[in-house]
Amino acid sequence: MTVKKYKGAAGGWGSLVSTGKHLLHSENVAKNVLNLLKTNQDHGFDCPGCAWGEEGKKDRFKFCENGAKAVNWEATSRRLTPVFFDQYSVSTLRTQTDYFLEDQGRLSVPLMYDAETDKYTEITWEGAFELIAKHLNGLESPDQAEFYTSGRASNEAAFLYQLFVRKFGTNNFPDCSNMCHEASGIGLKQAIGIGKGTVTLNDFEHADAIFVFGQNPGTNHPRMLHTLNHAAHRGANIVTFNTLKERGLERFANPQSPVDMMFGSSTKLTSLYFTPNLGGDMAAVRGMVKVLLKRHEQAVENGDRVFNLKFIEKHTSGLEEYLAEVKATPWSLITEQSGLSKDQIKSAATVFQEAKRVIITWAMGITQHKHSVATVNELANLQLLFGHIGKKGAGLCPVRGHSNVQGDRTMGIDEKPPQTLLDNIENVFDFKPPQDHGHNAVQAVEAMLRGDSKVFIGLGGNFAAAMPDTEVTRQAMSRCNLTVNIATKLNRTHLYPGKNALILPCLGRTDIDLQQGKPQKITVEDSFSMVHASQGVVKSDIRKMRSEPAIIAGIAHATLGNEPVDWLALVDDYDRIRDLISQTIPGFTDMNKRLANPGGFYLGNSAAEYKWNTSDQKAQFHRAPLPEAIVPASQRALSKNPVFVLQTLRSHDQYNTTIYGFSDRYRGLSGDRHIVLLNEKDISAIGLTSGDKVDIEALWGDEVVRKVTNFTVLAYDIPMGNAAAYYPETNPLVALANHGDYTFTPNSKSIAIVITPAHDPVPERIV
Ligand SMILES: Nc1nc2c(c(=O)[nH]1)N[C@H]1C(S)=C(S)[C@@H](COP(=O)(O)OP(=O)(O)OC[C@H]3O[C@@H](n4cnc5c(=O)[nH]c(N)nc54)[C@H](O)[C@@H]3O)O[C@H]1N2
Ligand SMILES: Nc1nc2c(c(=O)[nH]1)N[C@H]1C(S)=C(S)[C@@H](COP(=O)(O)OP(=O)(O)OC[C@H]3O[C@@H](n4cnc5c(=O)[nH]c(N)nc54)[C@H](O)[C@@H]3O)O[C@H]1N2
Ligand SMILES: [Mo]
Repeated sequence: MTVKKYKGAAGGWGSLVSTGKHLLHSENVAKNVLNLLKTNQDHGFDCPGCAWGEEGKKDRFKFCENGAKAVNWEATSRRLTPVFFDQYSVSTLRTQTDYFLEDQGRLSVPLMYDAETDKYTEITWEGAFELIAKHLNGLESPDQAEFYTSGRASNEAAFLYQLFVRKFGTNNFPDCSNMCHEASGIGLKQAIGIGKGTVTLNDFEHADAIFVFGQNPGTNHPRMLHTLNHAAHRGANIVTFNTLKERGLERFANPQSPVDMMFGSSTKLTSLYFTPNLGGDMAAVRGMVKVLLKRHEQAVENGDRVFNLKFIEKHTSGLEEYLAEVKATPWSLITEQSGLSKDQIKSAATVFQEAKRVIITWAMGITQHKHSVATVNELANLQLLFGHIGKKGAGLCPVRGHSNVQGDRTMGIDEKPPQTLLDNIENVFDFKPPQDHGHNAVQAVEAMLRGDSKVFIGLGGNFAAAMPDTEVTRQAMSRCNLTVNIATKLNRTHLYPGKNALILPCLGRTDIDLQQGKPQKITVEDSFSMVHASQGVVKSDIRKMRSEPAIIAGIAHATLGNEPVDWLALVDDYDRIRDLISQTIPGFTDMNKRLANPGGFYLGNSAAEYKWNTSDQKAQFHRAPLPEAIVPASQRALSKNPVFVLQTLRSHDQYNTTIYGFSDRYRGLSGDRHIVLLNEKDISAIGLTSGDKVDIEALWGDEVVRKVTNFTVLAYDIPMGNAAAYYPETNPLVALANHGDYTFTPNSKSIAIVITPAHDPVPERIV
C-alpha cells in the first residue's frame, strides 16, 4: 500500500501511460488500437464506459483513459473455457478476488452449475433455454421471478426483455438504476414533470456558471473534463461541492492538446471548491437560497428583484410554502450539517446570482443518501427561482452512470411503469400487461430471501456484489431454484448460484454482431437524451457467445412460443425490433430512418420546452425540512466510540464491481483497496496512527453485526467526522433496509460506522 500526493493535473501524460498499460494487458494490442479509433465515432461503437454525450466535432480520438480501460477489458483476447472450471470449484473461486475472476477473460460457452460437483460445466444453448422455460412455466405466479437489468444493455435488448417479461406476466424489474440515479428520476419528475436532465451538451458552451455536486468526473466521466475545460477557457465559473478534493475537478491537462502535452500546461477547472460534510448538500443549497432570499427582499424594497419573478409567476407553483420553509430553517442547522461557514455559502450564492445561465450537475454524492429526493428537489428549487430551466446554457443535469441506463428506462425497464407505456403495449401487442407495480432491487432481495421469488435472471451486471448487505444478498440468491446470468465476464454473482444456475456468455459493444450473416447495430441513449447507433467493427473470436437480443429471444421463444411476437424472426434483423420500438415508445417514431443521421437523434425534453407534466401542469417548488441529522441520535447512541459517516466510492481503476487494477492515481493511493480514509485529527482522536490496521463496524440497530476487518486507516484531506472507502469491498456495511426515502436506493454515501484497531491483524487476504 502506498500513499503519495498526486501533484499533476488530471489527464496529461499520466492518462496516456495508463491507457498504454491497459492496452498491453488486453493481449490484443493491434485490434484494440483499431477499436479505440472507432470508440464513439459514427459507424463505430458507443463507449461501454459512462453515459456522457458525444460532441459533434470530428475528433480523431473520442475516448478517454477510463473508456480505453473499459474497451481493453472487454476486447481482451483471453477466453474462459470449460477447462477452467475443471480446475476450480465454485467454492474455491469464492476465495479469489474480483480482479482475478474477470481477468480470466471472456466467457465463451453457456455454462450450467452442477451442485453435486460444485462446478460449472458446458450446456447447449437449447438446453439452457429449455431449463429456464421449465422453471418459469412451473411457477405458481409470474411474480415469483425477478428480472434484473444492468445499464449496459442496448435499447433493442431492453425492449425485447421488458416485452417478454410483461407478456410472461410481471413488472418485477429490479435494475441498477435502483441503486444509482433513482432519486434524480423521482425528484425531477415531481419538480419538473420529467425524470431526465434538461440540458444538452451544447448548453455547456453557453453557461456562465456550472455547479458540480457530489461527482468525480475525472474518474467516472472523464470526457466531461473536456467540456469543463472549454467552459473554463471561456471564463465560465465552475463551482464544486465535493467532500473530497478530487484532483480531476481541480486541474486538467488535455491529452489531445499538443500544447498541454509538450509544455506541461494545464487548466484550473474549479474556481470555488467547497468540501461539505457527507449528506450536507441540501443544507448548503438551502443556505444559498436563504442568502439569495434576503438579497431578493432587500432588492424588492428598492424596486428591484433578484429572483426571476416573471418565470416564477408563469411557470411554477408552491413558491410561498417553499420560502416559508427556507425562512424556518435555522442557520445553525445549515452550517452544522453542511460543514460550511455562512461566508462560504454566501460566496457560492454570489457566483450563482451573478451568472445569467447556470447548469447544475450531480451524481452519486447526491443520490445515495436517505434524503436524496429532497436534495434533488432543492437543486430544482434553486434553478426555478432564477428560471434556469429551458433556456440555452441553463438547466438540471443528473450525470448518469452506465452507458445506457437512461435508455433502458426509456425502453420500459421500470418496476413502476407509466400508464402510457402499459397502454401502448396493449395497443401494439394486443395483450394486457400486468398493471401492478413490481419489485425494485431491494424488494427483489427481500422476496428471494423469504422464498417468495424462486427465479433470478440477470441481464448483465453483478447483482450480488453491487447490492448492499452482502451476506444477505448472497443468501437470497442461493435460495432461488434457478439463477441465470447473461454476462461477458465471470463475476462474484455467478459464485452464489441457486439450486440450479446458468451463465450465458454474450457479445459486448466492441464485438461484431452478425445475424443471418448481416452485421447488426444496436442503439443507446446518453445523459442528454441523444439516441445513437453503436456497432462493433473489429472481428473477435466469439466462440459460442450470442448477442443479448438473441439470448432474450431464445428464452422468450422457449417460454412463450411465438407469443405475442415471432421472437426469433425479430432477431434476424434488429431493424424489426426498432420498428416495434417506434410503435410503442413515445419519441421514437421512424427510429430506423432517423438513426441514419450521424450523431443520432434527440428525444427532446418536455421541461426544456416549458411543458410541465406534473399534477398541476406547473413546475413545482417542493418544501422539505432538512434532515435532523445525517446520523440520527438514536443511531449514534448505539456505540460509545466516536461515530463517523462513511461514503463508499469508486477508485480510478475500476468500473463499478469490475476492478481493472489497484491504482487510484488522482488520489495518490495504490496497492490495496482495503483502506479507509479519515482526517488526521480523527485518527489521533481514536488513538491510532495513519497506516494502522482497523476493523470497521456499521451502526444500524438490528441484531446483525455488519463488519469488515483488517482495513488500513489512512490520513487524508477530508472534513472531520467523514470517512471514505471503496465499493464493493464495503458493501457488507450497508443494511438492506438502510435506503433512501421513496427511492429504495442503498444509502451508500452515508453509513454510520465506528473504527477500532483490528482485532485479528493477520493479513489473510490476497489483494
Ligand atoms: N471509470 C468509471 N466510470 C464510471 C463508473 C466507474 O465505476 N468507473 N461508474 C459509472 C456509474 S454506474 C456511475 S453511477 C457513475 C458514478 O459517478 P460518481 O458519482 O462520480 O461516482 P462515485 O465514485 O460514487 O463518487 C461520488 C463522488 O461524490 C463525492 N461525494 C460523496 N458523497 C458526497 C456528498 O454527500 N456530498 C458531496 N458534495 N460530495 C459527495 C465523492 O467524494 C466522489 O467524488 O460513474 C459511471 N462511470
Ligand atoms: N456501496 C456501494 N454500492 C453501489 C454503488 C456505490 O457507489 N456504493 N453504486 C451503485 C451503482 S451507481 C450501480 S449502477 C450499481 C452497478 O451494478 P451492476 O450494473 O450490477 O454492476 P457492474 O459492476 O456494472 O456489472 C459488471 C458485470 O457486468 C457484466 N457485463 C459487462 N458488460 C456487459 C455487457 O455488455 N452485457 C452483459 N450482459 N453483461 C456485461 C460483466 O460480467 C461484469 O462482471 O452498483 C451500485 N452499488
Ligand atoms: Mo450507477
